[in-house]
Amino acid sequence: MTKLDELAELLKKAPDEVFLQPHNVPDPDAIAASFGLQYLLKQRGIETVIVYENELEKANALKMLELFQIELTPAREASTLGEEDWAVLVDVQKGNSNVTDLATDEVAVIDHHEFLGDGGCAFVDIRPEVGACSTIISQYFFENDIEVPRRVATALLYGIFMDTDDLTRGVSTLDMDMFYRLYGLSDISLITELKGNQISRDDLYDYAKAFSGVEVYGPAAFLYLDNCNDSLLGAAGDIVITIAGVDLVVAYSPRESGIKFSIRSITDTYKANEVVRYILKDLGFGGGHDRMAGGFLLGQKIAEDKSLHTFVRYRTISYLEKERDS
Ligand SMILES: [Mn+2]
Repeated sequence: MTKLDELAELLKKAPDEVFLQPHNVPDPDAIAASFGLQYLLKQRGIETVIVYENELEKANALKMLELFQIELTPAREASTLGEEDWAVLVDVQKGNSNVTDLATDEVAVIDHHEFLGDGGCAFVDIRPEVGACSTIISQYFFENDIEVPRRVATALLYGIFMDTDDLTRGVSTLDMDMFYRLYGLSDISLITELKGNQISRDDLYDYAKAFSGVEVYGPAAFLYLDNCNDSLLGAAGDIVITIAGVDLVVAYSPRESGIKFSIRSITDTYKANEVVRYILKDLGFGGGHDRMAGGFLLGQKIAEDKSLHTFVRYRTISYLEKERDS
């Protein structure tokens, strides 16, 4: 019995509708994985609706919907969604800060982030060693001998591209295997088109402002963006990490209820998930992978007479010195 068999068996018992829920503000990997899973479940006679919270922020995510004819429904518009429905979490787990707990009963989870426990789900496939959730879904296709339609293959390939930063970040053998198999089935011209739609004109202004304020302290770079969305914060960090000599990026941005953090590392000396936990100790929460992590500093935790920027630098530099001396 394959993972897909198991999941289909479970979902056939659903009392009413089945929803697929990627993390809030779904990124290309979350969108592709949900789309692929929707197709797979349909082959097993299970109809699903993909629901999400918040907005699709980035130009490439919106472009994906158009190019691959993917249907995503904002949760507020899913009028039939209720307590009697089941949900499969995709590219996220219960308890993550970036997923809204909808009225549905979450019965299954497929994810590649740090394992947080099964969250009471009957079906759990969480593989932190894998670079993209799209990789896990691709494997479901191949191990069940289900043909991958061109647009699904292309979407999954793009999901792997994006989450592994063009196969340079957190890549496992399985990612490479799936990438290779999908490549021959994909329409590469669509990938090229998506690459040409990565940011919007508005983003450019925010990037320019943010980059002009980047500060470098040894291997670490600090990037502050006021008023920006989560995906832009991460994407800006991806660019700053390419600065020669910089191995660690601490990017942060204010939100209504606190400060959002996004960390990038390209060295084993400083692990992104450790860095974010160190910075936010007693003040918030954070987690993720060795190479990329995120977190949240809860509002009101820093006294008004203390500068946020000084605090972030102080904690980061303390971490660097602690690691250097250990
Ligand atoms: Mn992902």
